[in-house]
Amino acid sequence: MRLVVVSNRVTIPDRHEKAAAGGLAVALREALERHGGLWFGWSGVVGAARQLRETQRGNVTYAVTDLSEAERESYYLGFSNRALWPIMHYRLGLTEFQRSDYIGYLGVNRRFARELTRMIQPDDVIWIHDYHLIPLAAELRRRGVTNRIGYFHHIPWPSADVLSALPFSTTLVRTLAAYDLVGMQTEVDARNLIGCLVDMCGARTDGRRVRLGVRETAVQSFPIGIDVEAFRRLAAASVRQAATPLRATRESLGERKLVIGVDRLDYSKGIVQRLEAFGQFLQSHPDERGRVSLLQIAPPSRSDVPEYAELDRMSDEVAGRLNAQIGEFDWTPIRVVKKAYSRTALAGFYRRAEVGLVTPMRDGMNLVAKEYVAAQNPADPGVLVLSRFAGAAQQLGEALIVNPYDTHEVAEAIRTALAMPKSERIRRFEALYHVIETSGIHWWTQRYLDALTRSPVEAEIAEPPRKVDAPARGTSRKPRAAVLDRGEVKGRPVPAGRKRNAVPAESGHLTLVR
Ligand code: GDG
Repeated sequence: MRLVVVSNRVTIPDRHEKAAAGGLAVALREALERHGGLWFGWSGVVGAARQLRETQRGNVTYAVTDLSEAERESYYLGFSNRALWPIMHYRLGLTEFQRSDYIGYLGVNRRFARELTRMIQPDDVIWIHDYHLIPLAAELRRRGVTNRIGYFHHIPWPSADVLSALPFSTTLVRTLAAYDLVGMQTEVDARNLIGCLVDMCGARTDGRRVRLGVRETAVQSFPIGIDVEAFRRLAAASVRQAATPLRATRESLGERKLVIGVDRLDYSKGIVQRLEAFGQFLQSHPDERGRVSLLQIAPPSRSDVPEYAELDRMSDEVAGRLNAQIGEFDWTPIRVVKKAYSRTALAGFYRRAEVGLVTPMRDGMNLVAKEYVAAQNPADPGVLVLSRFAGAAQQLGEALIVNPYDTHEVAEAIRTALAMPKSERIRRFEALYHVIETSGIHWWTQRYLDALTRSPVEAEIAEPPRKVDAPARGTSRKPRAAVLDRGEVKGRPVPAGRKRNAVPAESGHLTLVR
């Protein structure tokens, strides 16, 4: 069998590049090297030339194509990031639907399918990643591709109630039946997707497999992990290195404690709410002032989307206000750094921080939570404060689980974490470490590919390993219904020069022919 991976973006590794510390890209590359394979997707370049470029690295071929400006606008910024991303994160109020964006999205999926079909061999197993490419398998099937095709959805999947607000969502959901296996991050997401297939498309199910027309699709959760050992080594090494940002942090913080947040600058990550919660913590506990700082690392992301520019402004404003209100001439409570650091630096920051504050409003999994745990010193570990709405909360019950919509609760969890006795920190750390170690990134790729290549694809009932069953004190591990943003799906005005194209009918557009 040869493996074909398809993802929105493809980064071609340098000839002699050494993978620093795991990560999804590295794990997929390793899986490709094991089987020999092809990685196909967008080069990240926007330009007129849209021919395919192939680069060979060992037994792996990287095939990339550029997007035109119009494709980037409609497929990537438009439908993927202004419609699918917010609605999948339960943010109806931020969901902006444009018919022309949807047409562009289908167009890029169709073009990818056309180009991919030419490269596919009979024994290839195809693994497609993420929400940019949901209809890709349906387009491949239309071209007669009968290979085994799997999809993994990296972000949350909402209930039919929420998703059906998106125009054409029924058509889109139906295209998932073209896959043999659909992987979700959590059981909740898998159940939501099955609910959508049944309620919106009339599929039949036994709870794990879904039948729609002539096709049968297995739906299963595969919680993604990290390369724990690689990350642990990186963090341990960062302590020994002389000129690292970690050293400089130590000098600038002195004896002060550190709370850390690391997130792409994205509204799903709850950065502004987190800053407010840290401010509230310092307001309610004046004894802590001057003794602890929050470092929020927030590399910019999708800054062409207006909501992200607004978040950029808001986070500056909130941090500035709180620093002015609470700070002292010799103490800055909050530092927000809007740039990316190396993985080594990141591992060092995690290790230095007494508290890892991971409080997304909604997240598929959240790898930062797992990286924070992996980076801790086992003899004196820090405490993870984790949102119940991160997929990771389903596995990491020994973190302090919080509701990110409840500023007071997050503030009190910071206090609890900072005051936690060492014995309890070690006990929680050991339980968390066991979970991430036994469900790492290699376990994840292997488990997914095993399920995809099994014939016929059989959904497992087995849950991912989990050591501790008791909920964290004073918290519940079961995610409750989210506090929904109850705004309406907004229509954006069409920018000058962009045509409103005719949209295909809701049903029957992407007919699934085997
Ligand atoms: C999506 C889903 C799911 C962050 N800042 C820097 C940096 N990072 C790295 C982190 C982590 C990664 O980026 C972020 O991963 P997350 O999982 O937290 O979030 P998304 O980017 O939204 O990823 C998510 C994931 O897919 C995988 O399935 O878990 O739920 O939304 O690895 O460390 N890396 C470096 N410098 C930075 O400044 N080098």
